[in-house]
Amino acid sequence: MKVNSSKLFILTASVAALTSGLQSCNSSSAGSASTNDAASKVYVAPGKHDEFYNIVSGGFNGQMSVYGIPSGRMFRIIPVFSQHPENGYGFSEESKPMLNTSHGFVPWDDLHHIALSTTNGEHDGRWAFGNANNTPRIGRVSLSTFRTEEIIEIPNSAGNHSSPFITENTEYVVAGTRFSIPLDNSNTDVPINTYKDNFKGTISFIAVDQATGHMSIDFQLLLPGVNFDLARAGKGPSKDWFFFSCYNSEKANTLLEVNASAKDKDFIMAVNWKKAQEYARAGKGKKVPVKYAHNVLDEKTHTATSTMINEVLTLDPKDCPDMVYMMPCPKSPHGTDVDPTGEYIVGSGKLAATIPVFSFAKIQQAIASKNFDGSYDGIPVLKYDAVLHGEVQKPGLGPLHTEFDGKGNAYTSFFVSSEIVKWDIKSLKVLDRVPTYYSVGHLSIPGGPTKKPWGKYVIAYNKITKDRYLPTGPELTQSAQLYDISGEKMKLLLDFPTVGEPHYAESIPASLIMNNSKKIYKIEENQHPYAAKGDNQTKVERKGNEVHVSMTAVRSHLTPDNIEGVKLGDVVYFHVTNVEQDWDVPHGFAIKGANNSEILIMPGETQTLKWQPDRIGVFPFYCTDFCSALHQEMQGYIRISPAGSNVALTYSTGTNLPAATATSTPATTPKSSK
Ligand code: RUQ
Ligand code: CUA
Repeated sequence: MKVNSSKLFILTASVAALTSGLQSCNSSSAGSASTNDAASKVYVAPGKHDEFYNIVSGGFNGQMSVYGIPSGRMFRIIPVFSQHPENGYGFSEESKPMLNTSHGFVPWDDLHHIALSTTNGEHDGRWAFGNANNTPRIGRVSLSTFRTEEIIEIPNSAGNHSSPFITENTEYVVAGTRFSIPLDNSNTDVPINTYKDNFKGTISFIAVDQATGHMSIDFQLLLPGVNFDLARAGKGPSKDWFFFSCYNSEKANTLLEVNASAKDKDFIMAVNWKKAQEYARAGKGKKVPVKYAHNVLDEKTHTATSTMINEVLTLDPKDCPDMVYMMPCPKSPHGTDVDPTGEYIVGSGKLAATIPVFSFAKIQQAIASKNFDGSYDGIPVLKYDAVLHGEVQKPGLGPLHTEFDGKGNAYTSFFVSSEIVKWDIKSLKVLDRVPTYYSVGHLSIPGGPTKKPWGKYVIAYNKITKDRYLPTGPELTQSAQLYDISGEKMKLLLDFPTVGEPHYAESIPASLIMNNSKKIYKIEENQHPYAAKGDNQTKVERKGNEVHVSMTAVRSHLTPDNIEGVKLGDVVYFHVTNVEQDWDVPHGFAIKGANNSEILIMPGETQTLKWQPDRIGVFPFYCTDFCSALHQEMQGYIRISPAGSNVALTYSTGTNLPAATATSTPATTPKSSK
C-alpha cells in the first residue's frame, strides 16, 4: 500500500505526540497524598498476619511474587519461567525438565498475568496460573506448596499476552496470540510483508483437570491476523462466553505505533466457548501437526518430566457458525473486563477518549436479530450502537485496565494521565479520581475479577517511580501503591517496591490459602529413585563415568561427608535428601566450582545437583541454609583423582579419622562401594 508522504508525516506526528504522552509521567506533581491515618491502616504488627495474599507477576524476571496486603511485605518469589539460583529451580536435575520447550531448554520468560482459580466464579485458593509472553507457555503454581507444578507450551502461537484467563469454574484457561504468525504447520518461510495473506492469530482453550489441575490443550481457534491483547471470561449470565480485546485490525507488519493506530475502532471479540467446545466434540475441528512440550512435576518423586506432543485440534470459525463475533471498540483496546454481575464488558482503548461499556443482554439481542455491520475476515461484526450500554465520557487519558469492587463501581487505570478513576457502572458517571506515581498499568482489587470482589483496597502497579524512592543508579525500582476504597473517596495508603516489573496481580483472603499451606513432604512418601531416607540408606555408586551420591542432610551433618575414588572425567550427581520432618527446616547444598547453583531441599524432599569436576583436588561442599547452631559445621569433602587412578571408591561420615589417629586406634573402616 502506498501512503502519501505528507499524510504519513501528519499521522506520524500526531501518533508521536500521543506516544510521547504515553511515556511521560507527571513527576512534577510528586507528593504524598496519603491520609493521616494511613500508617495505622497498613500497619501489621510484628507477629501478626496480613489480611490478603497478593500474588503479583514479575514481568521480565519470569517469576511470581507473594506479598501481604495491607502491609506490602514480600514473602516469597516463586520461580515459574526463569531459573532461580536461590533455590535451584531450573538448575537441579529434577526441575530442569520444567523449562523444556520445543525450542529446547528456555531458562527465561516474561510473565505478565496472574489468574487465580475460581469455582462458581469465586476464588477457591487452589492454583495460580501465569503466562510466558515470549516463548508461549502457561504455568500453574500450587497455592499449597507455592511451587510451579506444571508448564504447557502453546503451539501456533507467538507473544502469549492474551493469557492466562480462566472460565468461571476453571474449566478452561485461555491463551491468545499477541503476534500473529504463519502457523507452525503451514509454509512458514514467507516474506514478512505478506502478513495479510499468511499470518494468523489463534486462541487456545486449555482444559484444566479439576482434581489434579493438569492442563491439556482441548482446541485452538484459527482467527484473523490481529493482535490479541487481553481477555476475560463472562460470568453469571455470560459464563459461556469469552471476550478478547484486539488491536492492529489494520494488520500492519511494520511501525505498528503508526500503522496499527490508523482505524478509529478495533475490536473486542466475543467467543461462545461452550459452542466451540460442542463443535470440537462434534468433530468439526481439524487435527494439525505441531510440536509442544508439556511438563509436569510429580509430587512423589519431586521430579518434573517433559513430554513432547505432536498434534492439536483447530477450529475454523468458517466451519463453526455462531461461535465468534466482533464488536467494534475504540481505539486499540487493551483491557477488556467483565463486571461481577457478568452483564457489563468494559473495553479500554489506549488511544480512545471514552470508555465503552458493552451490555451482554444487548449482545445477545444483536446476535439474535443479526444486527451486523458487515464482517471481518468472515466473522460477523456486531453494530457498535446495538451492543453498547454506554460510554464513560472524559474519563482520563490512556485507559488500560478496569477492576470492580462489587458495589457497582468500576476502577480504571490511566497510563498517560497517571491516575485511577472510579466510576459507576450503570450511570457511567465519574465519581472520583486519584493520582498514581507514575504511569500505572494494571490495577488489582482483592477478588476484583471474580463474582465476589472483597473490595476494601485497590492496588496500582506502576511502571515508573522517579523520585519516590532512594535512587539506585539508572534503573529504579518499580512499585505498587495501595489505596483504601472502603469509603466514597479513594485514599492513598502505601507505596511498596516490587520485584521485576509487576503487570497483573490478584489478591485473595489469607483464610482461603493459609490453612492448606504444605509444611513438609512426608519422607515415607518419597519415591525419588535416589532418595536416602536415613543415614543407613546413603551410598555412592559408580555407573560408568557417572557417580551417584545418595546423601542425607539433617541438623547438622551431611552423610556421607567424605568421598574418595572419584576421577577426573566423572560426572557426579549429588542426590540430597533432607530427612527432617519439621516445618521450615530446609537444607541447602553447594560445591566449589559447580557451573549451576545451589539446591535447596525441603523436609522430606530429594534434589539433585550435577557436578562435573574440572580438575584434580579435594573439593569442599556445604549446607547453604543456616539451619542450626552447628550449621557452619555442616560440610564435607570430595576427592578427585587423576583419570586413570586406582583410588577405591569410599565414602563415610564420622569414621575417616585423621591418619595418625587411625594407625594408633584403628577406626571403623570406611564403607566401600559395590
Ligand atoms: S499488560 S499494563 Cu497486562 Cu502485559 Cu496491561
Ligand atoms: Cu543444614 Cu545448614
